[in-house]
Amino acid sequence: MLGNLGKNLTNTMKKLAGMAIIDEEVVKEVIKDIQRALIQADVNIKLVLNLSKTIEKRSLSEEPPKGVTPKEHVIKIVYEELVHLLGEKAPEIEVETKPFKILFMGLQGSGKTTTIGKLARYLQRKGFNPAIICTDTWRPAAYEQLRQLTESLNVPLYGDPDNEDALDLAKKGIKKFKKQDIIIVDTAGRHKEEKDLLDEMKQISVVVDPDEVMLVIDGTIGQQAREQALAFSQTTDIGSIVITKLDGSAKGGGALSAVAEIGAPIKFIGTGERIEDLEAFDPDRFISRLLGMGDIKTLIERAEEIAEGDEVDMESMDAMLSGKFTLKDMYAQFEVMNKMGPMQQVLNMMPGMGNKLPKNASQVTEERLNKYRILMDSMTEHELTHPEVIKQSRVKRIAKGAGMRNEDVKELLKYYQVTKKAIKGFGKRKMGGPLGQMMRQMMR
Ligand SMILES: Nc1nc2c(ncn2[C@@H]2O[C@H](COP(=O)(O)OP(=O)(O)O)[C@@H](O)[C@H]2O)c(=O)[nH]1
Ligand SMILES: [Mg+2]
Repeated sequence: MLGNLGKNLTNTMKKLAGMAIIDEEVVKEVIKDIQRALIQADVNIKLVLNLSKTIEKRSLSEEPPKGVTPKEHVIKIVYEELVHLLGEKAPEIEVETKPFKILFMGLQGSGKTTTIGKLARYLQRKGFNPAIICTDTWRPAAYEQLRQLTESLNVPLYGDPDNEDALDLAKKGIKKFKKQDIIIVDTAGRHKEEKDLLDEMKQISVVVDPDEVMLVIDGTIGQQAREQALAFSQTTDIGSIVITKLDGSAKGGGALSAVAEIGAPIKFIGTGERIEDLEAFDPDRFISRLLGMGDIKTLIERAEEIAEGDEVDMESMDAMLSGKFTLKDMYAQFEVMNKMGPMQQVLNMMPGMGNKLPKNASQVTEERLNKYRILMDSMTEHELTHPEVIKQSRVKRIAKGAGMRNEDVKELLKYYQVTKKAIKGFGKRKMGGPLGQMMRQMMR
């Protein structure tokens, strides 16, 4: 994803990790590498310069917290500032009123219709019943494209290829679907003149009265995304943004960072043409992955807490290790461990850990990670952070959403339970040492 940006930044971080000492010269060199990588990805030069200044200033002036080496501290600063570049994490879709209406906007070809199909699937997996309205009267094939998409998903669709009045279509569709819990409205992205398009969007948003307007922007246009987003935001309140085509787009970094400034968060990213190629966007996780470092933020935070282990009493340590360990944490750890090499090897480094995990833990393969990812994608945020609420009916829904068996969900939950227990026990056994070591190891 994102062309060479990930590779270049990862190399920079590796180089930084390999440095014997951290001084002004090293910091400047690292910043130069980062600048080169970001500019290549079409990140706006002003943003790059601001970021460089902040990294330099923080790296040279901030005192690393106790137990964190200067090198780890600079890594953390670079990471935090890159995350900052991408803006805030968008809140999840909350269906407070029914039907919850989502209006899609964006230029023709940006990926609206494709994204709507992906989103419908995504929402279905979370247990919702979305319906779709087609108001694109410009492309003759628009209705047909949606008809095929929705048929395979079993999602109700309203549209009429013979009706050329987009507003009328929107009105009728909303009336028809008033019992549905979510309505997604697809629009045309094209007019003879840009002004006409924006006018129509304004009128449609009056008719639809959306709970959320989602703007779709093609990630391959790079930093021009900002201007486009601003033009649309003149017509109506943009609630969230989807950046598409980030698979293989060399300019994706530019698009992502450019819209972070307009005041609407990026909610999803499109990473391919298939129905499952939609990801909820989380700046933290995105940068961690881009840097090839697993869920680095969580790890850094924990390394810090653990570094302070001497001052932490047994009870609060235990609470941290057991209470905070959610399904999400588990997944993040799997990802990191996968990158570190064979799990067994990692476990062997830690006394007492090797035989505490389930027997096949060393085989947390790509394949299994993938399976777990798909299952977790079918869970709500609440289920991920409070797995104890997942009982029979939720198990069924999650399995169905993921296209798997109930047993697969149960396997994942069992695995989670055992891992949580092992980690809890491990925390009791030894406080500061090995776990802290493991965390630090992960960051290298
Ligand atoms: N590679 C890739 N192609 C995409 C993505 N999203 C959409 N597309 C493609 O972009 C083209 C235009 O998409 P469409 O949904 O019809 O755009 P619309 O005119 O805004 O409705 C289609 O060929 C899609 O397959 C994505 O995330 N990655
Ligand atoms: Mg379309």
